[in-house]
Amino acid sequence: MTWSGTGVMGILNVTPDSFSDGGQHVSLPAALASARAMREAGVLVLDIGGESTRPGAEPVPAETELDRVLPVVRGLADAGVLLSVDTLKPEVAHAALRAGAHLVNDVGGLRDAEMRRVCAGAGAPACVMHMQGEPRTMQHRPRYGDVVAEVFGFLREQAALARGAGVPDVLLDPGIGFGKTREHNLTLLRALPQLTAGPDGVLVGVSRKRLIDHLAEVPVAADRDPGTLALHLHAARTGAALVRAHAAAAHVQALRVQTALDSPE
Ligand code: HH2
Repeated sequence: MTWSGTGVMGILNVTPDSFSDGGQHVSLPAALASARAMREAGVLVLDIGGESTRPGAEPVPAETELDRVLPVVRGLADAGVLLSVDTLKPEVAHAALRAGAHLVNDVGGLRDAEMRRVCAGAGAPACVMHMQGEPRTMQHRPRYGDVVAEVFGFLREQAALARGAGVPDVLLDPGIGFGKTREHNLTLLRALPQLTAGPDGVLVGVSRKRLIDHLAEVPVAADRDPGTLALHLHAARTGAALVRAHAAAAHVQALRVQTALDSPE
């Protein structure tokens, strides 16, 4: 998979409890309508998730996740847009890839050998994200010695492990908000050029996260799109391949404007 410029990964959470869009796409027609709207807006990838990983979230059984995700993947398999499945479970990734998904977004960073085998077996690229701990407890006093060295080092090691297992391509994601304080998140965002200078594509996802509240006092998640855009435009300028966003159309528009500005005739 080759990337040129920064693409938008539109978020489609088919969950009742995601922190921002929970409950909005629970019915299949609503999910497909949102997906088609994001495709029309120009997203490169749709990221379909059936389990919330917000801080404090409890895991859901695989059957529940499959019941949520598979009808949406099947309904969009011929929609002319890349489909990503956002899951920690190899069995969900496997079934979604068979149903028509193109890539796996694993917030567990492909630490599970079975997840590496599933991606390799399907010839599917994967996103490797860093998370300290697990969603249920990850925001209880996260600690690092050197956050940049630890997070980027982990991503490079997991990428090598994935490629060694036969995963054809990987995207690296620092996992903003996943076991990180405001300072950890800011330090990682400022250090992004170190990650984008490497051979792998980089994915950044800050969409509507609590970091925006910490930086700009925006307590309601749905009000955080302007702050999200500011951070995602920064990620794009540093060379990120993909930004993961709820407000997909606004992102496509802003990135087109930034690209035009940065490309003098
Ligand atoms: N963030 C969330 C979920 N998946 N995947 C990647 N690669 N990077 C991220 O930053 C990321 C992710 C959390 O956001 P969201 O999907 O909006 O909420 P929830 O986990 O509550 O469904």
